[in-house]
Amino acid sequence: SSESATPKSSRPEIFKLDGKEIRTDSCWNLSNSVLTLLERQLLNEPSNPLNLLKQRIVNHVHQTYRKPGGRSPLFTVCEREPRVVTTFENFDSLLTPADHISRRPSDTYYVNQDYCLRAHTTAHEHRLIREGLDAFLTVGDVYRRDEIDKTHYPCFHQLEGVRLYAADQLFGTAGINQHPILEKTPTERKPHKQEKIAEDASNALQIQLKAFLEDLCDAIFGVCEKRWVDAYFPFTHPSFELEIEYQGKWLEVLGCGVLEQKLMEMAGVPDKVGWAFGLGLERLAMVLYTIPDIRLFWTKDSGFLSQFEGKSPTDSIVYKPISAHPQVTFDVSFFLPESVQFNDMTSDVYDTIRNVGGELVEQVKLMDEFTNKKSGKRSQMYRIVYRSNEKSLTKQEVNAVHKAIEQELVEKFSAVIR
Ligand code: FA5
Ligand code: MG
Repeated sequence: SSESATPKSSRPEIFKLDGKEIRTDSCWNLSNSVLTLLERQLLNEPSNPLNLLKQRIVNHVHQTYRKPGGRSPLFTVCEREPRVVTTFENFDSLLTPADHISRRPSDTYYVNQDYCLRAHTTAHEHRLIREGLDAFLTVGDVYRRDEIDKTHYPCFHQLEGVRLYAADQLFGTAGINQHPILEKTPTERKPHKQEKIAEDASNALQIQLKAFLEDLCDAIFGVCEKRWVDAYFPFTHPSFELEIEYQGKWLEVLGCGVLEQKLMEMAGVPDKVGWAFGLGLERLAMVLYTIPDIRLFWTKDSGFLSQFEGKSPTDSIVYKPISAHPQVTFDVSFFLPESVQFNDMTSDVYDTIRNVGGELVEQVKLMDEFTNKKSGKRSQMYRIVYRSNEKSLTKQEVNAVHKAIEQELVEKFSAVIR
């Protein structure tokens, strides 16, 4: 894969991450670039589009699925799980065969022989189920030594959902006798069912799983083109992927399926059955906000970030591509005549700046306002970011536009430029 060309970072003796301290060995293959990605934690940045989307999904799930009585949300949200996990958690607990390609050091980041960076949020399933959770969402950044292109990046974000059912929860108390969820004697495995899960139960799980995910997509996107594709995962059967139409092509956004009963047995809940899904937050955010390239989620360019700043998860946002040319930032500060009301004018000032500056004004923001105690004069300061789609702007070019803006502010608001 592409990252095999990038140098390994020099191996520390002890690797510390998320409260774990792990002694490294010769299996260590983390690159400097992945160490940088681990530090950033996009989901902690309030205005990152991934965070807005995460909140939107969590809000939808919390509102739609409630505990009996309706007083509290059904799904527990787990978003602080340590990102370094054992190979048992990432692979074995999920029945991944010993020779599966995903275990290769060219695919997974190893800290040592027994620890790796989680390659999917599914790595937490065994433990969370064992700890007694029946319905949960796991959210976080995951790491794979994948190719980098418009829809793939070595760090991306997953939102996982798991729901388990005892017999009375799947069919209701009255239904248990007619509809046992487990076979009395295991059958052979079929395309639509496992050996130990009863046919009715397997069908009911698939219906509930697909309804959950279709409903989630409708809630996020309104009506969009989607299709189910048969898939394979070692930890689910049957398994599916959901694809959504994006820029004229089908884009895979999630994997899901009925949890393998062996996994349930290993996690200490042999009497329950369940389903799980894992979706890629970047892929969904790209569709939702029309973001053309997965690498943009990592940019620190304020032309990108400012389009999501201060937005709420339900706001509809259409991302406007940013220019490749550099930004030029100028401030304007002025005193106001006492007759002008502060709050009334800020949006008028924004409009004036945009009208005069036209296409060259990428961002405007009120940075500061105060009243001078002695003179009683009020003052405001705006920061204007200039950028052209066509060329790199010179200071002189920007200065000419900036002067014209100041002139207009003087005429319109009787502002006194400081
Ligand atoms: C998994 O990771 C499974 N753990 C999903 C799952 C969970 C299946 C529970 C069944 C039950 P997969 O490798 O296909 O599956 O990744 C899931 C989603 O993550 C993909 O559909 C895609 O949306 C996203 N994804 C995968 N690789 C990348 C990548 N390199 N960059 C960005 N998004 C990715
Ligand atoms: Mg896949």
